[in-house]
Amino acid sequence: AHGREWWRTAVVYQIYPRSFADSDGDGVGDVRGIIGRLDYLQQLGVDVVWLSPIYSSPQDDNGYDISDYQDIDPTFGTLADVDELIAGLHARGMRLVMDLVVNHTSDEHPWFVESRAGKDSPKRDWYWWRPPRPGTVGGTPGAEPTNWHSFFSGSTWEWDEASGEYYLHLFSRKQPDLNWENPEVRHAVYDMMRWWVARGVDGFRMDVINLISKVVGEDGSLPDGAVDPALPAGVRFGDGSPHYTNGPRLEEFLAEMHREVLADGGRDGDVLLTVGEMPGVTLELARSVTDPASRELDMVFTFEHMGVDHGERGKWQLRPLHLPDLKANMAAWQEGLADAGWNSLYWNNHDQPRVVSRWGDDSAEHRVSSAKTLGTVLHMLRGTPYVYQGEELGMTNVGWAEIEDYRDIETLNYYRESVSGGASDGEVMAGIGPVSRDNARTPMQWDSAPNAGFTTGTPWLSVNPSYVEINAADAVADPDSVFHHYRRLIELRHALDVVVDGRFELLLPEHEQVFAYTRTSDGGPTSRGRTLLVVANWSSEPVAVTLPGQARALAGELVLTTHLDGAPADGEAVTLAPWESRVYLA
Ligand code: ISL
Repeated sequence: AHGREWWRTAVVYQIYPRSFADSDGDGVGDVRGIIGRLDYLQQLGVDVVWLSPIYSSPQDDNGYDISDYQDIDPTFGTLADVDELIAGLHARGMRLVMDLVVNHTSDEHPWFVESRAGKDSPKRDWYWWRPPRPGTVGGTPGAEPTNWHSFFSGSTWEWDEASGEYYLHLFSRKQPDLNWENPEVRHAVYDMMRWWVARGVDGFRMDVINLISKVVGEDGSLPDGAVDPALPAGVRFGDGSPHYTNGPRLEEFLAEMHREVLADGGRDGDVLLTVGEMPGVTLELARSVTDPASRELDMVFTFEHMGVDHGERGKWQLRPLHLPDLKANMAAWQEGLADAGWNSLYWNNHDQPRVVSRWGDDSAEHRVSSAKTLGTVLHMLRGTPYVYQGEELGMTNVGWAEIEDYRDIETLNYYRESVSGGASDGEVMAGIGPVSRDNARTPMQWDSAPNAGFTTGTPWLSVNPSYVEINAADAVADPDSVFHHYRRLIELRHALDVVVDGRFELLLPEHEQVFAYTRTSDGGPTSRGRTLLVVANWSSEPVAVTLPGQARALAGELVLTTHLDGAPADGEAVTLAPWESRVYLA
């Protein structure tokens, strides 16, 4: 599928290299490990691989802290390995999308080292340096230039004793924010991107790209945020997010990046795939950014549907899902980006818990069916689906009860901040278990050999003991597995125009167990109009349901089902087993 906007028919597979496949026994996955698994990806049928960062990095945030954008961390391999990976993917008709992390660098990046050298450094203004709050002593609590709370706990400001100023870091103190107001910064980023395009990459996933434009006053001031009463007792930071999310110059910067880097395309002038990760993006902004007429990005990752089960204290307090909330949100984005713009579709990534544990049923009885049904509901929507490594096996949360088992900086910092604020270990761990990012980061489960066949050494993060039951070798050998269901879903997208283009309509919005929708194409001069009907039992109880007006679709061809022994539909009525889902084509 070469040619214009090939990404509209594509399915993307995300690899978290550290946890995918270890070729040299050091316990950390690497590029050569990925090269050894390309046939597996080809068998699944995905079109694109998105690699989480493999660049030189102190690994404070597993590579999202980059110290050299144009080299590979020795932990993962060499540039020559990456060239071989690109060639291996292209030879199999697949493409490579790299992670672009340019809201911040590592504090060990030469740009920051130079910036930090002193107030007169030519790169001082490449980052956000500010003096202590007036009337305070720098480095003491409360002297920070603003009261903003970091994504990774604590203040967003780190004191630099030598120069008597603070620098801004929305994430860890080892991830200082770049100052995109400075055109030198932007052009350094564009140069680096062009270098990767010339090397043969096919696109970019842009880390927290909607945080690059900060709201800054004429005098250079940054405002305080409102204090969030839901924070753990003892923590008194404000919410700075309105001052750095979806900022005033975001679209200007994205359009400039498009002109400077993306407009000419990549290999053989083929268009590139761009997807911007945007926590806090609104539907309205997403429509503007992804409208092809804007010439900014192809699609964004929204976080709205990932927030429908968050409690008062946000992600650390997950609640049971209320299905109508999720359906309403998905429908709003399907409809909102129908005429202009494009959706990305995802349930999982390296920051989210495993969806089969979160919204499915990971018991032995229902794990396979629920994993398949969650996949069906997502993949038949309009947009570009993303599969996160192991999702195609129905991998589950590990949910360790002891903080010692975790490695993720967000989890560890949250634990420390909460416990020092007076919360008990039990209370904090009850929040962490179901949602920690490490649930997604346990090693890929290849087979039932020790350490799941991920490594011959000691894995950097323990494997999930479930690998004996859940692994790729068994799944590939079993035609009824989650793997083969995902393979068929991907095949359907490639085979049917209606999956790519059809108009979306949600059915039964208030139903608490059933997720049902249609996709309709009007048909052109050479093809007849078609309706695709998806009906899914999103629960562990059987359900009987009537779908008004859907008798014709229900009499159509059953192109995919989770249960080969399902009861045939009767007019508009259909009865579904627990986690049974069906796709009809009429
Ligand atoms: O994990 C999260 C979702 O609850 C967020 O706090 C997350 O950090 C945010 O979505 C941004 O994520 C991206 O940038 C981070 C990096 O740690 C994440 O892995 C990355 O996906 C900083 O680069």
